[in-house]
Amino acid sequence: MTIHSVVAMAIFSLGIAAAFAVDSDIRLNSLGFFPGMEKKATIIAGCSDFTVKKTADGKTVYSGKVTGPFHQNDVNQDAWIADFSQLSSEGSYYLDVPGVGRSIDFKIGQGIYDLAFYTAMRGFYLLRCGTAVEGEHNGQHFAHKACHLEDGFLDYLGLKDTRRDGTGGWHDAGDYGKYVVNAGVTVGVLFLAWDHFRDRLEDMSLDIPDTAPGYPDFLKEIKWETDWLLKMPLPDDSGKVSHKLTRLNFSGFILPEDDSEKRYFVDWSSAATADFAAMMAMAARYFKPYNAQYARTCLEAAKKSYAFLRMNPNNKRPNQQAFRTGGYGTSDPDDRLWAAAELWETTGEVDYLKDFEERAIRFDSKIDEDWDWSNVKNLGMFTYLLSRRDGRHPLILQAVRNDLLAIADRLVAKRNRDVYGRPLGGKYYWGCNGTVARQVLNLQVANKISPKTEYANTILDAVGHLFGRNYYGRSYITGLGFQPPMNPHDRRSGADNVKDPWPGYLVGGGESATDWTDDQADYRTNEIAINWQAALVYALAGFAHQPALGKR
Ligand code: 9MR
Ligand code: 9MR
Ligand code: ZN
Repeated sequence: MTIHSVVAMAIFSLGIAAAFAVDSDIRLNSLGFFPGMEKKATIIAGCSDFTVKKTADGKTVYSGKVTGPFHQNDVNQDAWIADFSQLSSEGSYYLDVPGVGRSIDFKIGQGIYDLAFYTAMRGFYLLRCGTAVEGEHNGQHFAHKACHLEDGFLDYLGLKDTRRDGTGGWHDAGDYGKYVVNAGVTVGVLFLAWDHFRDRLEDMSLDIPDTAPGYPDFLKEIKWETDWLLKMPLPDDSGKVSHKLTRLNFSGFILPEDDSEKRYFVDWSSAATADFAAMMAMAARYFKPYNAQYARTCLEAAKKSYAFLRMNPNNKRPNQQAFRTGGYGTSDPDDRLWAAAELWETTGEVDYLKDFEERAIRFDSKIDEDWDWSNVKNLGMFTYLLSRRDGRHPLILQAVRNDLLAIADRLVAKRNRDVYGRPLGGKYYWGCNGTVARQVLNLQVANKISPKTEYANTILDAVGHLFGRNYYGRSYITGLGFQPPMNPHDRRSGADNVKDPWPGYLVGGGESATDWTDDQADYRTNEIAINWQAALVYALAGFAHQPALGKR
């Protein structure tokens, strides 16, 4: 038995996508390739030569020899690599590999990521809570009615049967809860996308309702979340911020408007309070040109929460005993560091800078390779590193820079060793696809301070991995790319009557290299979530243009 047929049988016996054709042995980024950048495919069956042919007429435009075999342990496969980077003419093509077969069609061109970016970012709009939403994709209509209009109750803050407005914001994930800590990394990464790629995003239409007149659509969508966040500080006006607003337990697979069980504010946490301060400081900075009054409100809220934290230096976790929804429990030194960085960047006040630097010194590694909702240190470090303000300590700045470049180089090396170009080595865990996407942020910042072609190509490989150059030969993003997930752990998708799942969402990915299942029940590997989604949006934002009207 060939290695391929063993793998195919293993896949078959797991019950995944039975419809694998022979040519699924050739895996590549199903969104396509940019003309001037690297282009590689991974072939998991023995081969020696390959040609690239035009889809239209089958004419050969490139031929070459594969390299390999390379054995990869985490998937236990031998793989060969076809490198056709030399081919730079725009068009639609496929790979023909004698003895193996032909690949899917793929494009070489400039606009290859446009629809994906649009759909992924509009995905935030489709996660809006407290309002009806609707959108089209692939000729299908996705919609739900206004939901969770009773958010939320204060019983767990000592006020029985008392309601306070906590409507709005985004649903967190496949569940309908709203969690401030996970909003933190999400909003932080989205604001960085705006900061780093503003030129691309400024004029882009997302076809969303005009909930913030005068704002660019990208910021309009973020403001939907910050409007909600401004409702999350506790009623005592202390600056403490509620950790989350959810039911006591997860609902079944129902539409959000049918989810009528009571939802409650949970007590404050110091991590949520710090993340709130950071997000509000960023909001003040980026929203100011569009609404100075709103920016002032955000800045005052940020300052108040930060001042409270300064007086209360201990990590405070909320009591969540009554709740079985997501915990998002985390220690707060990274959150506090991030808040200090954003408040300094927004105000230029030296106290914030001093606080940031005192905190930064205490971290042995200034930058982490592998981070998600529980660790927002990099967000603070990136803001500090890229700031145009004076006064930074040269040694701290140098240490941040060195750590970042060392990590970026390590990511390149990991990607070079991985037959599927995955820049995360053999690390697999709940939500690791989000981290693959988030490597693009690490690499883009590295590329800003020390541009290297291999950083750019590794960025594209991270995206390419998610869109099909992987063990499954499938896209991990609903509604986009080749054979995308059809049964994500997403309550809207499970409850509506539309054939396809709601579009544009990255699923979490396997907890090992080979255990993803496209099964609605598998929340460990097949859920969607805003924190992973923001990383995907960031990853695509650096390459996106407005998609043509007919394509959206
Ligand atoms: O649906 C829930 C999902 O959104 C969470 O990420 C996950 C982990 O907290 O839990 C899921 O809910 C499951 C619950 O924890 C156990 N019973 C089955 C639920 C799935 O419907
Ligand atoms: O993303 C979270 C992951 O890192 C944790 O291991 C997991 C279990 O605590 O929870 C994940 O977050 C889920 C949250 O608790 C509830 N909403 C859905 C989130 C994504 O699965
Ligand atoms: Zn809702």
